[in-house]
Amino acid sequence: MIEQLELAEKQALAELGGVSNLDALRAWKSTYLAKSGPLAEISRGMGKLSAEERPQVGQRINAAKQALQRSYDELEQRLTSEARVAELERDRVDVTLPGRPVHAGRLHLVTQVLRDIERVFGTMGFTVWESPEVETDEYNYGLLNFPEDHPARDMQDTFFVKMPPGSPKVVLRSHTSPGQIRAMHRFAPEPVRVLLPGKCYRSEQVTARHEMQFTQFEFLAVGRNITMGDLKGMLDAFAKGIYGAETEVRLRPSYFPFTEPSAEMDVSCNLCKGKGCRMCKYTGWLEIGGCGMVHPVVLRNGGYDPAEFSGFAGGFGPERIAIMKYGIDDIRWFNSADLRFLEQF
Ligand code: FA5
Repeated sequence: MIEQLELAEKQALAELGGVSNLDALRAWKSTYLAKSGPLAEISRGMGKLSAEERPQVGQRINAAKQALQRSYDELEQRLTSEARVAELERDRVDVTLPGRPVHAGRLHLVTQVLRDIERVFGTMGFTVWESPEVETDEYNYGLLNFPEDHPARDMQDTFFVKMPPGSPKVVLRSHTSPGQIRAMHRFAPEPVRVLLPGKCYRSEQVTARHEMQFTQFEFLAVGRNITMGDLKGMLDAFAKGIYGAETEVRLRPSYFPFTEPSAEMDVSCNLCKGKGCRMCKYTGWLEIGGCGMVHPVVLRNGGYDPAEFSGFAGGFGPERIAIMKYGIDDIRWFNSADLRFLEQF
């Protein structure tokens, strides 16, 4: 029996010597250390032994079992750690390979120009305010003194929102000027100084200088003793702050229903420094927006007594300001989503 045992142990160890992976090791275990394995088989024959032989053989069997289990444990530990090392080796990340560049975004040119404008107006005490892009006809036109059938409405034709019968007319605002009324309603009868930037819409023939959706910023100052001289001085500081200290400003008479007197503001062309070039159509001047003294009717609609209060207002296009500042040839580039254009700024 002992011989049988030694043979089985020898065979098991010899086979274990040839095991080189965990699958084979597990197969070995289920052959030699299982209940149906050769050692268990030999144990079962112990019943036939005499009482003296039994403990001796029993000890020998246990020693053989322990020896096989130890060899198994050692090999299992070694193979597991080898498998782990091989796996790490396989999954190794080559940190020396060049990475993929992160594509950094940037602010849209209109946002950059608006921030510049907000900074300059901020130094003159203007607070940035927002007002709705979807407006009632009353705020977009009526309260701004546009008579019902005046041709000035045609020049600012826009998109009408379909509303249930009997509702007030609703439009996509054609300019930021309705924000004037909203700011006056909020602050009257206190003096007010606000800047209102935002998107505007017009039913427009799209050209190199006109879009259906564009941006404007409105400025409004209402107080006591505000004059056209204050408007001109403020515009002068604004133009110098945006285009540089040598920039000049001129006002040309114009017409808006909501200002009286009204003017178009021109700045000296910053490309040719006023000498005349293609950009300024050889006049030396570039127009950037309309302005004027707030009409008494509008002051009253806003909640101010025009006998006591006066004010100035204006509405300019930041796209036009950027076009002039950077020599851009077409306004359609702004909403083109073309990175070749956007990444230049
Ligand atoms: C107005 O919109 C007046 N609300 C401005 C104003 C405000 C006058 C307060 C007096 C007091 P106008 O239609 O001229 O005015 O537009 C002003 C500026 O908006 C233009 O000079 C231009 O820079 C820009 N703008 C107007 N229409 C378009 C368009 N279709 N595409 C791009 N920019 C435009």
